[in-house]
Amino acid sequence: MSQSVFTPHSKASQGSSIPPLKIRSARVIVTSPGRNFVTLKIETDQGVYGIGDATLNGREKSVVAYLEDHVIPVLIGRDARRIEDIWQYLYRGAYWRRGPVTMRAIAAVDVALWDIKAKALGAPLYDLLGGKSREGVMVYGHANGETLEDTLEAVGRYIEAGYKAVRAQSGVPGVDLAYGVGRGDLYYEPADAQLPTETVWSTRKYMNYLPNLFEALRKRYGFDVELLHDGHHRMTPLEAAQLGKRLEPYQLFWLEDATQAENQDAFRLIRSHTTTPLAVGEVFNTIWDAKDLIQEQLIDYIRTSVVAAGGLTHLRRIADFASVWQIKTGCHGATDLSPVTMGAALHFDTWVPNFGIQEYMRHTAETDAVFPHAYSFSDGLMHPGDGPGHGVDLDEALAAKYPYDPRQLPVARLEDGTMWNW
Ligand code: CS2
Ligand code: MG
Repeated sequence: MSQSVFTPHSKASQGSSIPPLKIRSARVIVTSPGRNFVTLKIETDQGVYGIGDATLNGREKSVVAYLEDHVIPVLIGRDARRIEDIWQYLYRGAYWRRGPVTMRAIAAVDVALWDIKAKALGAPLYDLLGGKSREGVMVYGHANGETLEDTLEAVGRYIEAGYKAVRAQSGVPGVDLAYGVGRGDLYYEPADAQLPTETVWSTRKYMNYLPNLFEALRKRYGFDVELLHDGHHRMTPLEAAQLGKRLEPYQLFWLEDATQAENQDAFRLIRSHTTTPLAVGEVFNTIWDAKDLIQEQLIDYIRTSVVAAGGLTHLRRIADFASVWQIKTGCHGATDLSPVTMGAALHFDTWVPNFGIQEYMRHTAETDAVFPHAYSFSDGLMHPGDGPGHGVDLDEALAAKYPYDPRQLPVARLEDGTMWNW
C-alpha cells in the first residue's frame, strides 16, 4: 500500500490511552457446526485480536470473496483503533454502497475492531458504547408447532423456562410447511437443503387461522407474557392491516414483517388501520432502508442487526435516529446470526437507551462449542458478560472439523404456482 500523509496509519498517534494497534493479518474462517458461519479474525502487531461475524444465510461465499479479495488487502497496516475512519473508508471507498454483501463485510470488520479496542482497554464493549443502561436484556424465544395445540404447548415450555416474551409460529391447516415451523422443537433451521425447498402458501388460510391461535394463547396464558408473531413478508399492505386489526384484542408485543418493506410507503396504509405494534428491518442494511419508516413513525421497532447493517458503528446511528421518534430496537437474532453477532448485540442492547427486545434463537451445542462465549441467559434476560471485548471467541481447531455445507433458504409459491415471498 502506498504511503502518503493522507494514509491514516502513516502517522504515529500521540497522547492516546492505547498505543497504535497495527493490523498485521486478517483471515476468514468458514465453519459449519450444524449450520454455516463466516467469521473474520483480525490480528494486530500487539497480539490483540478481534473477531466479527459475516454470515449471509444461503449466500455465504459471496461475503467470503468480498472480504478476501477486496477488504483484507486494504486493512493490512492500518491502525485498528480508527474504527470510524475504517468504516467510512470501506463504505465510501467501495463506491457501490449498501447491500447485504457489502454491509456484512463491513460489519465483520467493524465488530472485530470494537472487540480489539475493548480488549486493548481491558473493558467490556458496552462500556465503550456508553456503559450499562440496564441490568439485563429481555429476549424472546421461538415457540412453534405443527398444530394449534402443539404451538400452545411450545409457548408453555418457553414460559416455564422463564421467558418473558415468546414468538408463536404455527403450522396452518391446509398449508404444507408454513414459515417458522421446524421439524423439531428446539432448533428451527430454514436453510435446509442444497437447492431451495419449494413451499406452498395461502394468505387466506393463514389469516383465517392466526387470530384463533392468539385467542387460544391469551385464554391459556393470560396477558402477562409478551407474545410476538412474524408475518415474514407474506401479506399485502391491506391484508396486513386487516390482520393487525383482528389481532388487536390479543395485544401482541409486535407483528413483524407484516408486508415486504422495499416500499416504505406501504406501511402507511397498515399503520392507519391498526394499533398492533409493527416491527420491521431484519433484511435492512442501512439507515436509508428505514428512514421514512422511522421519521413518519410508521413502525414501533427497528429489527436491523449488527451483522446486517455494517456493525455497531452504523447500528447505533440507526438506533439514535429512531430514538427521536420513540421507536425502539428489536435486533434480529435467528440462528444464522452467529454467536459473535449475539455477543456484540447483547453489548449493544445493554447500552442502547431505546432498547425494546432482542431475539434469541438458541444455537446448537456444536455451535456453542466452536464459539466459546461469555453471554448467558437467566430469568428471561440475557447478559453479555463483563470481561474485555464482546466476549465471544472462535475455537479454530474445532471449527476446522466442520467444513462448509452449502445450503439455501426455501422459496414459496402461491397455490396456483405463482412465486411469492418466502
Ligand atoms: C426470521 C428468520 O428470526 C426471524 O425473525 O425471520 O428466521 C429468517 O427467516 C432467517 O434469519 C433467514 O435467514
Ligand atoms: Mg423475521
